[in-house]
Order: sequence, then structure tokens, then C-alpha cells
Amino acid sequence: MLRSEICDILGIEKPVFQGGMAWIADASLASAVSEAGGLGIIAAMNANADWLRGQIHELRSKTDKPFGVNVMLMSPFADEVAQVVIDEQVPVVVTGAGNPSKYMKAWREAGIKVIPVVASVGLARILERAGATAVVAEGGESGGHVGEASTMALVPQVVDALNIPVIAAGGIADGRGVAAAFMLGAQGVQVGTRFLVAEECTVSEEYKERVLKAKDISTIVTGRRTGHAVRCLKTPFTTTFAKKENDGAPIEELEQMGAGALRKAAKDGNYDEGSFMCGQIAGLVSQRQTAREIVDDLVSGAEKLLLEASSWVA
Ligand code: TUI
Repeated sequence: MLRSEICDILGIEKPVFQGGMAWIADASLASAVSEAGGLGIIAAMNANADWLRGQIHELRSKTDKPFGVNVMLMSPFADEVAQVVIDEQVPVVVTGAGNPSKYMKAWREAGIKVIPVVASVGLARILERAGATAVVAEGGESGGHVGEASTMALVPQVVDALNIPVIAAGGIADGRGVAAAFMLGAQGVQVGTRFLVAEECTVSEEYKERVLKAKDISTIVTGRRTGHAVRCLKTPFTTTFAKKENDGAPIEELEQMGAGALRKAAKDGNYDEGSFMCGQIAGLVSQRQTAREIVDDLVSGAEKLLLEASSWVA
């Protein structure tokens, strides 16, 4: 059985977190992942307190297992969402796209386990000192907002710098990735892209089909000049965006273009105008499965490899 300290800390059976994908990770997907023994995560994204409260209640009607809420720190509703997780006694808060320091004291006092997503050793150190339970070290292979370092480079450096558990994210979609993450010193993994095609994932059919068809070089990072680098599938939208970015379009124009594009992909399946956030590992994602099948495959694949690993040593 693949287990680590993070399983005991969070009360989960399997060290698999589902990524808090904006506009995608809702109560349907998160409850299915938690029921499967992993950590399902509802993405608060740019939604307000009422929406999040509704999702938390829906999740709790489907599972009594532990779950998390991802607080996207660039959201205009971050302050009210930060209070909802306290009022609703959410067991785990994962944060992304910023530094959650200003909320940490209140969350810790409310008994919430706080697991920030970091893309650098520097922020990881700051958040360990601020009382983080663990961190997710997310490499630039990931879909969505990304930092500079790759998973292979980032994870062992964060592991060496901290004394709390590290969860690896970015480029992990099967047992090989999970086993590799453990070899780098991680105690668990966070997986986004593979869960996009889960049966319980409510994202548009167009999105799922595009992920299933994606290859190794189907994604591109745009927005580095705006300070909000985002990895998406290459589409007409990213081609136009990248051209404008390279041609020196004003940052306000680029930000304006990006606004609403993820919703257009996730909810409307609008291929021409949508931003289909997706990790580099999409080329490995080739079948629709239930969340339980995905969690089981990730874990059993890693167990088999880790048990056989000593055969490499003469
Ligand atoms: O947050 C994510 N992934 C996301 S958020 C998102 S919504 C969005 N849409 C358009 C533009 C921007 C965001 C889609 N995907 N992953 C975690 C993550 N956090 N990746 C990188 C970071 C990060 C980057 C810089 C965290 C902190 C940071 O610096 C904070 C500081 O103040 O030092």
C-alpha cells in the first residue's frame, strides 16, 4: 500500500490530491476523488462566498471523507472565500497564485490544515515558517498558472529546504510519475490534467476531447510578460494571444483578452475563444475513467514500480 505521513495528517487513504482547477474542480469531481480515498479539492477560483458555500454543502451531501478548498489568491473574492472556509470548517485549504501569509494565522486558529502551492523554494520557506502543514511544489509542466522551475528540479530542492511534507505537482499522470515523485522525496502527488477527463468532471465535452487528442507538444505558455504565465493547449486563442504578446501589445489589452477565456473553454467548450488550461502530460491521457479508476491506477502503478525498483541495483 502506498502511504506516507501526509495520509495520516489529513486522514486520507491514498496520497493523491486532485488539482484545484478553476472553473473545473467542483463538488462533483472533488467528492468523487475524496470517496476514492484521495483528497478532492473544490476550486474557489474567481467565485464568491455563496457559490463556494453551495459547493461545500453539495460535496458534503455526497461524501463524509476529508476534502480541500483551493483558494486562488488573485481572486477579487479571496477575502470572503477565506472566511467561508473558516465558517464551514473546511478541513484542508490549498492556495495558489500568490502568498497566503495574511490568512494563515486565522486559518490555523480555526484548525484548518493549510497546504500552499508554491513554485519556488523561497516562498516554500516563508510558508513553512508561517505554519503551513505541507506544501505542494508545482513544476512548470502543470496546466494553468505556472512558475519557472520544472517538477524534476523544484521538488527535491523544496524537500531539502523544508521539514514539512512536500506534495509534487506538474507532469504527473500515471504510476511512473507518482513513483518518480516519491523518489524525489515527495510524500504525495497533486494531479490535475488526468482528472479533466474523469467521468465525474463536469468540464465541457469539447475540453475533454481536446485533452484526449493532445500530444506531448500540444501546450504553450503565454502571459509571461503580464506576470501571469499560463500553460494551455495551443488553440486559435493562444496563437492570437502569443502574437499580440510578442508584438508588444499593452498589458491591459492582454489581461482583457484573458479575462473570461477559461470559463469559455470549461463551460461553453468554445474552441476559438477559450483558454484550455492543460499540463504537458496531456499526451499520456488517453481514456475517460471514473475518478476511482484514476486514483487506483495512479497508486497501484506506483506501488508496482516501487516494489520492483531494487532490481536496478546490482
Ligand atoms: O495557481 C495555480 N494555477 C492556476 S491559478 C489559475 S486562475 C488564473 N487565470 C489566469 C491567470 C492567472 C491565474 C489557473 N491556474 N497554481 C499554483 C501556482 N502558484 N503556480 C504558481 C504559483 C505562484 C506564483 C507566484 C505562487 C506564488 C507566487 O508568488 C507569490 C509571491 O508573492 O511571492
